Amino acid sequence: MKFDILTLFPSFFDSPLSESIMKRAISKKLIDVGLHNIRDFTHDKHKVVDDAPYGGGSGMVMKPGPIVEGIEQLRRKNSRVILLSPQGRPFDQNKAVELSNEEHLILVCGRYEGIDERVTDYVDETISIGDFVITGGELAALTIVDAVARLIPGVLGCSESAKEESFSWDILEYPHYTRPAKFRDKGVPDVLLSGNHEEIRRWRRREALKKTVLNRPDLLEGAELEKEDIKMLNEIKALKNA
Ligand code: 4GY
Repeated sequence: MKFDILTLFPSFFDSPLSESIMKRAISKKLIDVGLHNIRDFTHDKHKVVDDAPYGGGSGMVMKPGPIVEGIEQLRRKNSRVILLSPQGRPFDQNKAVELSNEEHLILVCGRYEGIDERVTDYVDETISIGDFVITGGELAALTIVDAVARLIPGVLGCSESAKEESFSWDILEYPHYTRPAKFRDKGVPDVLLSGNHEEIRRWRRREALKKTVLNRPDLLEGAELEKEDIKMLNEIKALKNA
C-alpha cells in the first residue's frame, strides 16, 4: 500500500518511520510512504502557503492553491484523499480496516489556525483522530499510517495477528500480566497461574467487561452480548451498587 503525505514538515515523519514495525514494513515493501512538501507546490518567489483569514480573526489560514495542486499531482485512478482535521468524522478501528483495503492513500496535513474550506471539495473525506486539537495534522496522519499499516498482512510478526481485534470492538481488552509473579507488593491474579483454561477465559471476560463498564460504558450500548456476558454484567453492576 502506498501512502503519500502532503505536509509543511516532511522531516517530521523521518524518525517515526525509521523505527521498528514501520521501518520493517517499508524495507519489506509492504508499505511505501512518499513525503511531499506543500511549499513545493507554490509558484511565487517567497513560496507563501498561508494568509490572513477573510472576515478577520487571529492566526493564519492555509491557502487552497498549493494543497490542491499537490493533491492533483499525486492523485491516481485508485487514490483516496483524506484531510486530517478535528472537524472530520471520528477515526476508529472499522475505518482503519476499511482503509487497509485501499491501494493508495493521500493524507493532507494542515498547520496554523486552519485550512481554506474550499480544499474539502478536492478530498474524498475528512477524518479526525479525536476530540482535541494538536498543532498540525502530521501526528494525525502518522496515527492513520500506523493503524492501517499494522492491518496489512506481513506487517506484524505472525505472533500478533491484528485482524481479529476489529471483529469484536464492543468491549475492551482483558488485562495482561507477565513476569515477575511479584512486582513490588503486587501479585498476579491466581487464576492466571492455575492452568485452568476455562476459568482463565471466564476471568478475562469478566475483567474486560468490568473495564468497559468503568472506562467505556458507551461501547456496551451497541454491543452484541452473549448470555454469559449479560450474567457477568449483572453481577458487576450488583457489586458496584453494594
Ligand atoms: N484532532 N484529528 C486533528 C488536529 C490539527 C490546524 C488543521 C485531529 O485530525 N487532525 O487536531 N489537527 C489542525 C491544526 C489545521 C489541523
